[in-house]
Amino acid sequence: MRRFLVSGGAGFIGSNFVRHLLNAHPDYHVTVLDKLTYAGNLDNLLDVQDNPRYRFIKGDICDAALVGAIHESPDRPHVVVNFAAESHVDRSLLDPGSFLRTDVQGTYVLLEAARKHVVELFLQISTDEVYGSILEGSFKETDPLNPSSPYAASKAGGDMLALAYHTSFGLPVVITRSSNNFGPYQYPEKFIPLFVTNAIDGEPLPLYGDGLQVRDWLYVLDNCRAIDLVIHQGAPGEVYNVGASSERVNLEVAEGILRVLGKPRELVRHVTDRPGHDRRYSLDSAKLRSLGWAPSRSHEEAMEETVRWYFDNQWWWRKIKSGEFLEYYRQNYGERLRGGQPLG
Ligand code: NAD
Ligand code: TDX
Repeated sequence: MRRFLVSGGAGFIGSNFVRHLLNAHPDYHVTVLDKLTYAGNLDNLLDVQDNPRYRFIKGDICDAALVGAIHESPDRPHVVVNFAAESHVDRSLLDPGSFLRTDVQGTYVLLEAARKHVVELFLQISTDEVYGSILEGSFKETDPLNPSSPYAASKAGGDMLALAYHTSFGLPVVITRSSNNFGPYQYPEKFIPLFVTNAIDGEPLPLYGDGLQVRDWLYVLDNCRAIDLVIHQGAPGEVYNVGASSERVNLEVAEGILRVLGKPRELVRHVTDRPGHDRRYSLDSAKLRSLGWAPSRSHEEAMEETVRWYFDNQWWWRKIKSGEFLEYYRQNYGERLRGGQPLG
């Protein structure tokens, strides 16, 4: 039995990864440690909650005593996979402090405990945003970090610390930096689930600026397969980019969603841009591909599957789009939507 500690496992990518790990490896045991912030949701893990190889602990990765106790328990982990983070760029513009706390300090607490208790592997889940924007070509793992938002800067801090723990203490750290994920169970503050769920309800789709920014879209289940591969074949101290080379302009993605749902283009509203908005992300994932990874389906297939999932699982997101979500929505979009322009 190989035991995993998956921090942030009740969030979007973490919960998909926990499901993947339990299904793909019948001899693996998973402990999820999650604070259940606004983005953490046990509904994401309903189908594994009775699995005897899974347990859930509600707690904060910044809580050194709790993290230490997990490492000292009989179920202590061989492998730590850290998904826990404040993860939304727009929220990092409203409240940078919570990002520094979880994404930097929390990563430090996990690293320190892993060093003290000697783990086989520490996998830090990172992002293409640490490289910043690139207008031509694609970032390699060796390129310098140039983060734009407090979110990206905090993630870059976590990465640097993780690599320093490898260099200074020999901790077997591996980092994956993936591009924008999409798929089931993504909190509807992010671009694709926000636009899909708004479109289902006939609400406006708030497109930032000219909508010509480019993101390199990655289906979440393909990211889970990449993380699995890196756990088994990645080399300590190495960074692996994870991108599907599926670059799309935001406006094109919005129009695709409306097409699948049979909704009018007029729902798109051009609204005030995000400050410091990165124009384009692009990853060179040759290093990962050389280990044998490739996306499992085309971008269009994965998008259709995703849109259908949100259409079929309204029980999941209707609960979320109330309370805290509405408060955030008013704060981030209220003014923007009052001044928004319909698509020309
Ligand atoms: P998410 O916001 O959906 O989930 C984050 C999870 O972490 C939530 O369950 C939340 O409750 C938990 N969490 C937050 N603070 C915590 C704390 N202090 N202690 C314990 N748990 C805490 O995020 P996501 O989209 O699933 O992203 C997961 C990871 O992948 C993050 O590290 C993010 O930076 C990275 N990433 C995300 C994307 C993407 O497109 N979503 C792309 C690249 C990298
Ligand atoms: O309402 C919106 N309107 C809009 O035009 C939102 C929420 C987004 N956008 C644009 C901004 C981006 O160009 O869509 C694009 C995608 O936005 P997000 O979903 O917020 O993602 P992004 O800022 O690219 O960051 C994401 O990818 C990297 C994740 O949120 C991060 O966690 C990950 O690290």
